[in-house]
Amino acid sequence: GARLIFILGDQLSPSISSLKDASPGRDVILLCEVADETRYVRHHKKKIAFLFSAMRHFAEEMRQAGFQVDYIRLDDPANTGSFTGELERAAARHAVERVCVTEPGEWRVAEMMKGWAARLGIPVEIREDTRFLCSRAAFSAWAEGRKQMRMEYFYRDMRRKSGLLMRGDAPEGGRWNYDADNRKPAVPDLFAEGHAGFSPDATTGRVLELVAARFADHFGSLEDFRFAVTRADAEMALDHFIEHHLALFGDYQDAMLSADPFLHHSLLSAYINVGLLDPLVVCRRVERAYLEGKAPLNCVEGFIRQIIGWREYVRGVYWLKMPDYAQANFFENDRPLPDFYWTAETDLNCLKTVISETRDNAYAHHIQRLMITGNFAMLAGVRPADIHRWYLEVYVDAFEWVELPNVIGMSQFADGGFLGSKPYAAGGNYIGRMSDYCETCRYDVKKKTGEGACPFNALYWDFLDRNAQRLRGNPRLGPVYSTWDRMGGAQKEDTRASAARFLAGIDALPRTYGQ
Ligand code: FAD
Ligand code: DLZ
Ligand code: SF4
Repeated sequence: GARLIFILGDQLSPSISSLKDASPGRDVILLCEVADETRYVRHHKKKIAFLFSAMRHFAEEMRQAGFQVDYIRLDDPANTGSFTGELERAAARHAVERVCVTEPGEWRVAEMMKGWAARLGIPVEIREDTRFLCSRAAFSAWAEGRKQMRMEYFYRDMRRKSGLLMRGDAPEGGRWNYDADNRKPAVPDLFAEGHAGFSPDATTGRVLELVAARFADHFGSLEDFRFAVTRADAEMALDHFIEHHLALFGDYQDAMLSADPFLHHSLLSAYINVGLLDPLVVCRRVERAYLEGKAPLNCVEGFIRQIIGWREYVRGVYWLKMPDYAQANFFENDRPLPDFYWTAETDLNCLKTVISETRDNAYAHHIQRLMITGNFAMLAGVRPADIHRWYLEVYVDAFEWVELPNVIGMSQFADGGFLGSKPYAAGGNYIGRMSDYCETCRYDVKKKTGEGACPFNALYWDFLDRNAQRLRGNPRLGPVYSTWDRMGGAQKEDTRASAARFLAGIDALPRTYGQ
């Protein structure tokens, strides 16, 4: 009998499992823009525009393929504002016998789906999301009995499973991981090739107007919208990345430059996450570039590891640990998120730069997220739930299954070391080495305490001191605690006082946004 195939906003792939045996003459495809999804956190304006435009283009693509597509716009007067409400209305409109949907990316929506069959009175088939190499069940089996999990071993399994960069049973080049060759600081290069950008078409133009009118109070700028919103354009972005950036991806993966928010990163995460690009197809294309001699192994291996390693791994951890994971707070932090995360009004130049770029582009690259905004929040003792919500709101690629483990586990160490082995904490030294932010900052990155000293320096030691009971036992932190122990009493007191003064200053700032 006829089926209603419900496609969520991050399921925009013709090969999605819910469409697998779909029949254009018989089945109806439903997509809906709903207020609940735009408001459960107040997403960046560009993120909403990207999603709506990509959804509208996908609907058109499916119509071209012969399907009957029912598309509900946000401003449709009858729109109930929720997935459940829209599914119910559509099921009544189309006299279908059953509903078919692919499992959602978020726990919140999975809970919602559990009630659908009873509510509608017809069968609701929820299919596995086969866009991932490792199913939720396979990950649970792998994780079974492990107290701590390490990405590296999981990644090797995914290499074997996919056959990517494998010579029989051995890794290409003889090593699994070439990270030791990566991580160089960058220098500004006026002649570097830019990234692919796409001018808004008429559909995107209408969406931009809708978002400007409806979401004026959300964070972020709508200016200069350049995202791909179709599969064809996303593929062009992939080609452009492989052609112009892949060969330098690894070398400068951890570098940060004021003049260049993107460096040699791919900017493909949002396209992969919503289904415009298939992660395995992306990896095979990148592997081919290596086999054709267009990019070195350290770059290609590093890139593929991010996708079949980290991306799959964090998804596994998310489903293994939800819903409790969202509440994790290992350090028992209680500081609200400082207001400058919303306004970019701070004289710490590194934070100001990354937050301004985030506001303008709905994007920051990995090391900016991890070592600037993430590191600062952890050192300052910000509530993990606050900083989690911020990341979920501000990045175009943010969906909870990938955002939450990266924030709670990798960046805040709020899970106490389940996902990663040590906190990514760093003082100004690291930021000074990997970026040019300090060169134009009003603080002195070399100065440890007192007037004009880089606040990251005292915060770093104060964080370790404050959490000594929780962290001292960590073997990877042994050398750092030895350094702290060797400092004289006066120097320790100076450090604590500097950090306290700085934190009192943040606490005194007014809070105007995002409460
Ligand atoms: P590139 O540097 O070009 O990397 C290539 C691809 O690898 C990315 O497109 C992405 O698909 C994948 N990838 C790389 N690192 C990770 C990772 N740690 N986890 C999962 N996939 C990864 N990524 C998201 O997709 N959504 C998020 O909401 C998100 N939140 C993050 C929050 C924090 C605090 C941190 C530290 C990282 C977060 N990441 C998130 C991971 C990573 O920062 C982004 O995937 C990356 O910056 C996207 O830019 P890119 O496409 O240019 O990546
Ligand atoms: C993020 C988002 C937003 C802002 N709006 C919609 C929407 O209107 N309709 C829709 O189908 N999906 C939207 N999404 C993506 C969903 O939140 C996402 O599919 C779920 O969180 C599951 O990952
Ligand atoms: Fe950031 Fe400190 Fe460098 Fe200023 S000096 S940019 S605050 S690390």
